[in-house]
Amino acid sequence: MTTMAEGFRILPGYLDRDGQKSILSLVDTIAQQAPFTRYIMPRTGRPFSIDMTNAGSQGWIADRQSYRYSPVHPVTGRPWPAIPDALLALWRDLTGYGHDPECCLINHYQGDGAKLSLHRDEDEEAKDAPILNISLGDTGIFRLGGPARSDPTRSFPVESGTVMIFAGPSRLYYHGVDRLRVGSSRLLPQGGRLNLTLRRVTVP
Ligand code: MD3
Ligand code: FE
Repeated sequence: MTTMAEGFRILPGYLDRDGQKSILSLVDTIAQQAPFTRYIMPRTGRPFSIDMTNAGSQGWIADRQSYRYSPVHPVTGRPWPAIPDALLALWRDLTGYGHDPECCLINHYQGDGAKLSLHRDEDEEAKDAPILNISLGDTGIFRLGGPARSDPTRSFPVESGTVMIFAGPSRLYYHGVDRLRVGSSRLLPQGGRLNLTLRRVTVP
C-alpha cells in the first residue's frame, strides 16, 4: 500500500488473476442487462471515447442536457442491475465508510484513442464519501492532479488487478486517463481496459 496524496491509496495486485476473472464475469452479467453505451457530452455534443454502463440504484449518465445520476438506463429505460455482493464486500473491507455505495460506474476503454480527460467527480451529493476504483485488463496511464485544475499533475501506470481508494481531500482531486498500453493484458477476450468505480451518490 502506498500513500501518494492526501487520502489516496493505491494497492497494485490487490486482485489476483482469479479475483480479476470473477469480477470480469460480474461485469459481463451486468452488461447483458444494461448494455454499454457511448454517451454524448453536454454542450459540445461530442461523444466520449469510452463506453459506459452502471450497476446500482443510481447510474451516472451524460447527454446533451447534463451529466447526472439516473435510476434507469437511458436506452432501455430499465433500472440498473444491483451492485454484486462481492463488490459491496470489497467496499466494506477497504473504505471503512459506514454506508454502502449506490453506484458502480463501469468504463470500457478500447484502442489507441480511448482516454478520459482531466476532470473532477462532482455530480455526487456525498462528496465526503470515498471512491473505490478497480482496474481490469490493459494497463492504463492514469493522471492525478490536485484540487485545482492548474495544479501540477503526475502520471503513472495502473495495471490489471489494482485497486485505488480516493478518500479525504483526494476525493475531489483532478484526474484522468491519458491512454492505454494496448495489448498489455489478455484478461479481456476482446482486449481493452475495464474500470469500475464504486460511489456513494446521496447523503446517507
Ligand atoms: C481520483 N475513471 O469514472 S480512475 C471516472 O480509470 C474516472 O476509468 C477513471 O475517472 C478510469 O470518473 C479514473 C477512477 C477515479 C474515480 C474518482 C476519482 C479516480 C479519482 C476521484 C478523485 C480522484
Ligand atoms: Fe473520475
